[in-house]
Amino acid sequence: MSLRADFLWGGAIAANQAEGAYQKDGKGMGLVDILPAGGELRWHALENPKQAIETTYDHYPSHEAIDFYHTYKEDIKLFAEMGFKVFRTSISWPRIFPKGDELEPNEAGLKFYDDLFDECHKYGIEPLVTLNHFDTPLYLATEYGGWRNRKLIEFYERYAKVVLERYKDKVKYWLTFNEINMVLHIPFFGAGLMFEEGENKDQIKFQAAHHQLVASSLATKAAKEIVGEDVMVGCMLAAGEVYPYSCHPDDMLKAVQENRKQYFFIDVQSRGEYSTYTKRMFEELGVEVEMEQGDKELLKKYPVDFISFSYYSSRLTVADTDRQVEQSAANAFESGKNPYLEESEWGWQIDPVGLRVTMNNLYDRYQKPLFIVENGLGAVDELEDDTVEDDYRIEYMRDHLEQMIEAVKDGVDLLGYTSWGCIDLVSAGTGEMKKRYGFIYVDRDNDGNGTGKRYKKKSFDWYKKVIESNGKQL
Ligand code: P53
Repeated sequence: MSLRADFLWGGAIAANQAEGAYQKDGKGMGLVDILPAGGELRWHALENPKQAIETTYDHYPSHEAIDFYHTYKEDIKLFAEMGFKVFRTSISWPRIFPKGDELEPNEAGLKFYDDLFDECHKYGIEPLVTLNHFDTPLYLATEYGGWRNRKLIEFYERYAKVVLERYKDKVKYWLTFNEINMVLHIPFFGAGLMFEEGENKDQIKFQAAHHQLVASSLATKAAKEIVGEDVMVGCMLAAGEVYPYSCHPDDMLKAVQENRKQYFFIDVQSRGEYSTYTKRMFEELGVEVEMEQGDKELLKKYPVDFISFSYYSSRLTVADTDRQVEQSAANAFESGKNPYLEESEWGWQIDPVGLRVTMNNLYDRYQKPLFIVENGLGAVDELEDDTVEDDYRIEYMRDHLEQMIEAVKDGVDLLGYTSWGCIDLVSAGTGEMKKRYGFIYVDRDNDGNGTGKRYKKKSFDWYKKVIESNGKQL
């Protein structure tokens, strides 16, 4: 068994990390537009968004980003040169509904994505579009409390219907929410949540999650009705199997429980219902999810067609004992340090076999096609003689693609693979430009200086051959 003949090879970006033009043509502020650059500063802001909103920072990396809003034609041309079959990007919600609660969309924003998708089709590239990738309109967070407020469902549904109607002949693959489990880890990014002193955060996070899950089903329903039955709607999980620290039974049990905190979302989106374990999980967290009549039926009736996910690393958990386990430096997901794994320059553990494990478990659980929509290595690149010798990136990707193919041989049905940040862009977690993922180097630094010029890295030609040979030539 090998990859499908129509395997969708490509790359992925997100509007908020690439487009820039943050106020152009009527765009409103998104969550990300108030965030500064730089590891600690950024992380502090993500954890204290109220304070961040009131602070004036020297530099906001999303405001210009890599200026994809203006460069998309030359960038897509480069993607086509690599042979991309698919290009994953997101629609910026605040470009379409600047504040989020308007009744009428912003035509200039809609027009931009018309042009962008047309440009993809010019080269036979299929767009794969995320409706909400960390950029809920800021106004919905400050005025409505973000996704804790059930009203967000209505605003999101209106937005989804508008873009589905507009692009129904141009886009076949849709993702409802990027990394839907992010609400538990970076609640501001995931759901525009800001907390008051003394609130039960778990309560608010899971309530917000319920609203997103309902919204996701409503978008799926709308997609079926507007685009047609053969539209492909997917969920999107920040995946990565949680390993037990040891073979101690308590560690194993803890790993099962931690994994369920990810699966919880996909259980609802794919199977159409809250799994039986959620009852006890919520009780222990003091969570009572408020549902309205019709929610359960809707979730059941409109599950997703495929399961997409990002994979950067496996994770590690240890049961409550006196054992001291060193923690990994990666900040979004708490994880112990796995002594068998190496780390990236940003402390993300590198585990290609973990991708095979994750794929097998996801497929066993849901029996629906999978799509890897993010994977890659964030690294410091040195531009020399107009190129970057990024053998480390080639090695990282080769190792992961090998394991991906093993998983397909194991019997997993896989639709495609889009590497993260196929062109360098702003890091979500740190706001840095320096943390680069691309096959294409963008001359812009952490402070926003640089010409913005594009250069092909060594991995550019490598990936081109991978695609040409449908994964045979790694
Ligand atoms: P960066 C961690 C922190 C923030 C976003 O991350 C994350 C993760 C890891 O899962 O998720 C995705 O840019 C996300 C992308 C992001 C990518 O990981 O912090 O969907 O937007 O850029 C990589 O290195």
